[in-house]
Amino acid sequence: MPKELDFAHRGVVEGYYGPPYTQAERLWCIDRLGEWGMNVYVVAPKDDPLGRDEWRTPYDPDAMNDFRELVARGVEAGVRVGFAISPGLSIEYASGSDVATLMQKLDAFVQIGARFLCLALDDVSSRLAHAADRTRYASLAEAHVDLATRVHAQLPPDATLWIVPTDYAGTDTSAYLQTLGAGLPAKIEVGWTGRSVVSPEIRCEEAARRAAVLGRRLLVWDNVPVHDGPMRTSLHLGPYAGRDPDLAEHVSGLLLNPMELAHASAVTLRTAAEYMRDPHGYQPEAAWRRAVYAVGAGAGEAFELFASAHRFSAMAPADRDPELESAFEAVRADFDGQDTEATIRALDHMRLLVDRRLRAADTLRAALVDPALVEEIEPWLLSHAAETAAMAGAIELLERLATREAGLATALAFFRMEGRMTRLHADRHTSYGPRRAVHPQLVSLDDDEARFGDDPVLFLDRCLAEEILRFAEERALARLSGRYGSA
Ligand code: LTM
Repeated sequence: MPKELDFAHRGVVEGYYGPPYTQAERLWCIDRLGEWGMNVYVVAPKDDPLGRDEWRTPYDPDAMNDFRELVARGVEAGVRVGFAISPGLSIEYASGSDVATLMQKLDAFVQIGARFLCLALDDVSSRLAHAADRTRYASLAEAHVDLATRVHAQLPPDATLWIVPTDYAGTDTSAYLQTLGAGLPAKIEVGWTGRSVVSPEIRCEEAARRAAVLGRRLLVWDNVPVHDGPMRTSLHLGPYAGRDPDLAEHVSGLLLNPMELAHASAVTLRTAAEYMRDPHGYQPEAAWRRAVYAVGAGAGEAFELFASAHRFSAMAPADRDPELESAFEAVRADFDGQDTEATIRALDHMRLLVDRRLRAADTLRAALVDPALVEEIEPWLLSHAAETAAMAGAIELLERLATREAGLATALAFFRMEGRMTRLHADRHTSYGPRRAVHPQLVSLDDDEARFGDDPVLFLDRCLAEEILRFAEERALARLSGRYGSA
């Protein structure tokens, strides 16, 4: 039997919109990747001006010294540290001076030992902007093939060049992709984010279609667990999931785009490392528990409860704390029936779960071994504590309604619950699922063809805590206005 193909490239592309990681965070990530058996870290932050808007300006000696330190740490950790330049917003491909400037910028990385370079040509217009380019090239794709071929020829033979094309998402072919497939030297790696920008799944047949057009295995830029732009209010702490085990047939590797929160991203990244090590044996839930207890060292149980409330993402859009959700389902199923005892039992169970969650935020602040993690998740510790307290109020109210308590006691419980609602964090960070979230599910990045595919884009009212509160509110209003049961 032929040996199964491996993922050659396994790691991270720091490629989100938002504050780039600090030097300390990058060193921390490189060490972790090495520990988990990953082998690539690409520095590609969208909001580093010298990487994108001001790509012509060289990095100063201090910045280059920092980059040199990253490369050296990567060598110790078994991680190839790479660098991206994104000239696409302004480069004139036909200009000798622009191309020479780009070569110098990349050569500076080669000089400090980097052997992984990336031309990130994503999130730019699919049209040629300069008249000289329109004269010289028939299309943007031709210009990209020419540029990449020249850059590749200049790099040392042991260097990897990764192009993130302008058309980087979806499964349909395009003239742009066909030109790239036919023209790019075979050794150049080409990026793809899956069937959409943030792909809930990556299936073999999807990868096979794109790989066939490009004539090579793809190096996936996986937008997981990134939470930039309109996803920023959600913390993505779920396991890596939905990637087919046989992907390596069509994919040379996967580089995950993390959240701007380096330490919190470790939950998903660590599980992805397990997937890439053994895609056929990979068990997301078991890997997730291991990751949660490792990342949440010092307060593993509390971190598991907290992380359970922050698994909602494009990969898991129904996941809002499954244990609590099924306890609520039992309450909802029993509540309007005749069996008061069953309702009370279901409420008791739900109260137990909510009480455990009530203590999680304080325990995490006091006991997590990693202070950087506490700092990163603080906005969600606030929202988790506030949402949980509001749910405790809802349960108290539901208990009074279920036992047909007197009207005034019920009304007071109702006001207490509503009072807790007013303490919800105003900046809209969410726990237990979002109130509003948008996922950028484009399946084409062409100026004229850009459109959403079948993966859901807009999520409204997905917060489990809010749902529980509404349930309690409706029943309290009905009861107190005399339309529900009797006192
Ligand atoms: O995905 C790619 C190739 N580019 C950008 C990323 O920089 C950004 O972080 C993600 C998620 O919003 N979307 C993109 O389109």
